[in-house]
Amino acid sequence: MGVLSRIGIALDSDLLKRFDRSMRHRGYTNRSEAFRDLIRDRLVKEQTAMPDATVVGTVTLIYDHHAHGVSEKLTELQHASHELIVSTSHAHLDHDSCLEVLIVHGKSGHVSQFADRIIGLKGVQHGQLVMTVPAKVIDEPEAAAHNHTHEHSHDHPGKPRHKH
Ligand code: NI
Repeated sequence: MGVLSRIGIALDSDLLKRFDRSMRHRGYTNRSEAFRDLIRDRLVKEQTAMPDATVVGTVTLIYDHHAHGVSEKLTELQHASHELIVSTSHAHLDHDSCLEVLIVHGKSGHVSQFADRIIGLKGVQHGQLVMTVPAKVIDEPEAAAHNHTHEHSHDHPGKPRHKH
């Protein structure tokens, strides 16, 4: 975290009134904290939108386990992408309905693709992916960037190009 900077911003008074109302409704007691959360939310969205960014998240699914083949297909898809899944939790809501929550971790692009496929399965009634990152990734983008692993090739200076 950096030092505290104080800023003044110009805002339409009607917009500010609406913001204050929404803020109180959400239980905020001061504007600064509400603004900070809004800014973080925007930065987290930008970060998690980058396909190569490492993210954590949850995939929430509602399905009827009687729907033909849905349980088997869900298991199959999860095994095929097991490297993205940290854990799963299942609740039998009633006679028919199941709630499943998967904790996922990996590159944003892979996680989104996996979530799209699983939510799009025939028999899944509703699903939602939430992606996020720890605050330090937003606070120190430089450090986070160095966590990226990427393949690269290079020439050895002064030597002819060669294969290893
Ligand atoms: Ni169930």
